[in-house]
Amino acid sequence: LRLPLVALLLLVLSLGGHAQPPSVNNIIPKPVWVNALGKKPVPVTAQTVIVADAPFQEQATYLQGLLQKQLGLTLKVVQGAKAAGNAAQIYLKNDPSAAPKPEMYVLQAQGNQITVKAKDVPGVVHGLQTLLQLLPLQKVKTAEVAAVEIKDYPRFAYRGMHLDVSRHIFPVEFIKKYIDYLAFHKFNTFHWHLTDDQGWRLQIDAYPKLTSVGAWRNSTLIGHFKDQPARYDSTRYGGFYTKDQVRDIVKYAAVRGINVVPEIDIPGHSRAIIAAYPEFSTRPDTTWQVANTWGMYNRQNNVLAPNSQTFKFLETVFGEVADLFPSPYVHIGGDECSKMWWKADPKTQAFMKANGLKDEKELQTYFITQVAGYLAKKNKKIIGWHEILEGKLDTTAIVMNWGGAKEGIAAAQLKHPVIMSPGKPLYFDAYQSKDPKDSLAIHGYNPLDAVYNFEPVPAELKQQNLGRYIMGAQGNVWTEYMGYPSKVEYMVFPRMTALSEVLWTEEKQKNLTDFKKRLQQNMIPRYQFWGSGYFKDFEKWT
Ligand code: TNX
Repeated sequence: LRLPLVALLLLVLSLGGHAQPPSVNNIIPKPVWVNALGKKPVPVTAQTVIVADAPFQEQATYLQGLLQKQLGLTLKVVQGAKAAGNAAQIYLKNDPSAAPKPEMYVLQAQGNQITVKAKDVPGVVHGLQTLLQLLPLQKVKTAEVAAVEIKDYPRFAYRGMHLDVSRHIFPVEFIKKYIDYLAFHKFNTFHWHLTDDQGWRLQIDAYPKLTSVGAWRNSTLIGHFKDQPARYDSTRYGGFYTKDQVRDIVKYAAVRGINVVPEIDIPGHSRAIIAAYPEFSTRPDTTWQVANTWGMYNRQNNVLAPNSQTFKFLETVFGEVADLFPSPYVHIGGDECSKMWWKADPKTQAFMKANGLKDEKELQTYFITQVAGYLAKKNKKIIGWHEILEGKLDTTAIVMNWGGAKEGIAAAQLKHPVIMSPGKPLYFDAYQSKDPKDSLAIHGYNPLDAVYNFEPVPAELKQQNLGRYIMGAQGNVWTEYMGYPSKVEYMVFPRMTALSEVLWTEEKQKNLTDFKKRLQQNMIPRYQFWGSGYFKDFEKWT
């Protein structure tokens, strides 16, 4: 008789009366300080109100949407503590003295009140992500949050994820979903790789052919499996984002505490530009096309020529980009610029001579310096891939190293701010398994454990007391073999979850075994709840 009774009770509970509050020890990324108060849990019901101080109104609405999805409860949003009175509440409080650091939050749950204190939008957003993890992941009438106090702030100031939309473009809805993923993981930067040889993806008013011509190629990837070579057919493929779409995305990200850094990759990786405007190349006589396959295009011109038309183009394009994106930084690319076309071109050689540039590396630096100058007029700093250091640059340029750690170390020693994104282990286009049947990827094996164990500040810089030049790190998602959103999700999860803890949590607090436990208990159900693709077999391959 007892057993059916227990079963009945469990059924009633799971049908949504009530749910146990999740453990305060399962939060990802691991918070700096958690103090379980051992008191009665705090209930959250449809009667609970969300109260926000004026600067956090949009975050209150954001939280309302998140709770609606997670709990199936629609909470009312009111402005200011007075309006809420003594009602059970979740209070988003602007409180610089309680949370003095950038992006810091203090979360307190006690009695019938949950308070998230912060002094800036990212801080309050991080607090909300923690709150979501203290609430059950199911539809309920009454949810409970354990009585707790949490003080939390990030280890690194720059915590980024990148997405290449040139090799494959993704719908606006997915870009927003990706931003939601970043926000959940307490990243603060979305690096949007908008241009490359295989397609230009941003509306530019002054140069319409960038999108009418440069956004389209005549090849579509159809083979995605490791046990097959990549296969393409000759279907037209492409698209681009309008400025209105971009504004909408930038705003969406800002509400979630995420800065969007656009990348316009020059002076190499410029096939799409040259297909649209051959006059910016060293061989304007040729009918160049947007690249149909991947790889470096040494033999098929993808490098801009240094002439007055090109520099006018760059000033105009970066001007429009600077006006569109509020980000304090713009990424100017600078990677893998082949020098052979400059070497072979008499006009380029004459330009170099006239400007006192002794080799092509200096010419590359000249390009970067010009663009940095255009952007400085708009109050923006540049970020560039580490090759921008082939020549001498002023130290306001932020260096993103994609090779190994060594380029990052060299940049820090020159006193440049550095964003670490070494291919191993931060390229999430590499394989997560050794399974020969795995979905097609690049660059060999780069498992979850390697990402988790990554330390952004190399020992050499610690010894030299130069660790402060490391702004943070970033996971890169090159999409040559990611033709649709769920493939992106499959490649980033769970590795970006591991990276979030690398970037947020103090080094001495990291623990791989504990992380994997939290991953299983807290994140796997969440990937499923989000309806996301993810790599399931990480236990087997790490
Ligand atoms: C190198 S990393 C590139 C990208 C490719 C990537 C593939 C970098 C700055 N350039 O153009 O997509 O390898 O992993």
